[in-house]
Amino acid sequence: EAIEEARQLRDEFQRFLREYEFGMREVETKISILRDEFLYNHAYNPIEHLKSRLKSPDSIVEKVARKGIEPDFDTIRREITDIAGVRVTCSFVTDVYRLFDLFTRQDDVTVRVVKDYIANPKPNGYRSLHVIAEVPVFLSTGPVPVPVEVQFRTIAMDFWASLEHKIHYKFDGRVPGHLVQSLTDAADAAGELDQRMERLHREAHESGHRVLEA
Ligand code: 0O2
Repeated sequence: EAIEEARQLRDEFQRFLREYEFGMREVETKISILRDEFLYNHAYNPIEHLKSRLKSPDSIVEKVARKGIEPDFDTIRREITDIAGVRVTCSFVTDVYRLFDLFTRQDDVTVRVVKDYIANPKPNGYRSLHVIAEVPVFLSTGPVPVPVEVQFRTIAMDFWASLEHKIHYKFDGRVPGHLVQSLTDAADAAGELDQRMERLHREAHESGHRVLEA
């Protein structure tokens, strides 16, 4: 009987996760349509990488314990909003905001929370634009709203975040002071690089126009 109960719980958990996987696919499709349309209209691809991930059962359990919430599906649904994650990496900061606007303005996308760590970087220097967006997934039983965490960032921000993430894990969260400082300096340098690349891109674009007009 205990085995039967465990099986049921496993099936329920798999069904629970599947909704997030579908929500994630909805968002991926929306973003890739925007990318392809942009490519057709402007012969220019604003997205460098598009990556999705579903939180593993282990990290969901770990987060439930860390937040001290009730381990039932309804509470998890309400409290943990990053089970489905999509990361959109762009070349330039203007593309980050442009894609964010085009995505969040869609009729069937409901914005729950926006965290603009580009305008307000975290104390360690972390930059990215986060949104918890709810999208409807149409199941045989009817539509269900699914929250998906979408992170929009530039290549420079992504480069920094992946190194910081590795260092964080390597030291199990207790990163030595001098490394913390170097990381924050590197984040500022990445921010400056983004500004320079953006300027260069704009200048190239403008002189391209002048050449065409001459
Ligand atoms: P993973 O492995 O990417 O899933 P919460 O989500 O409630 O724990 P918070 O602070 O409300 O925390 O969410 P926030 O600030 O929107 O950030 C959540 C995600 O952003 C993280 O997910 C990371 O992906 C990324 N992130 C935030 N801060 C940092 C940072 O300082 N360095 C790096 N490298 N990434 C960061 P997870 O679940 O931590 O990780």
